[in-house]
Amino acid sequence: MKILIINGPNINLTGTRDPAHYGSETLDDINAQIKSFGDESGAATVFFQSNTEGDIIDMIHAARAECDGIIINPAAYTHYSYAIRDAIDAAGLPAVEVHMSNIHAREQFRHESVIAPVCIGQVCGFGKYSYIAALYALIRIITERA
Ligand code: CA2
Repeated sequence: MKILIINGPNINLTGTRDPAHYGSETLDDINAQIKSFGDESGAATVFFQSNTEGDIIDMIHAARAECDGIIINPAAYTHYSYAIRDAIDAAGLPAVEVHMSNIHAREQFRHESVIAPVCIGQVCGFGKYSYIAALYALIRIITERA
């Protein structure tokens, strides 16, 4: 089983500022912990971060042929990117939307996700553990569907 983990714009800055929302570890630190959990659980993990909407869409298209599922933190694109939403919908892979912060406890504009309706679920508010929880659930769901 292979799971693609996508992070959107500015998440490469994680660990450099705003620890109250995003923790103090770097994205590389977090990805290493996600990879360990995947290895222990029998899932290979592939990581991609981009600050560019089109590159994220291209990666979702490529995943159709290469991956069994997607975990995506679309960052600010969560709230307005119909293009990423359409790409996930078209890919036809099980996808989980993830946020480190609790988007429902923040500014009003973060409360809406245009991506969540094409995902099987959303995990938010658990910092780096949002990714781990999403990976746990996605592995179980893919395994049960097989
Ligand atoms: O909570 C999340 O994971 C978010 O997806 C993070 C996005 C935000 O736009 C979403 O509403 C919620 C922002 C990512 C910015 O990451 C930074 C990390 C450290 C310092 C500055 C930005």
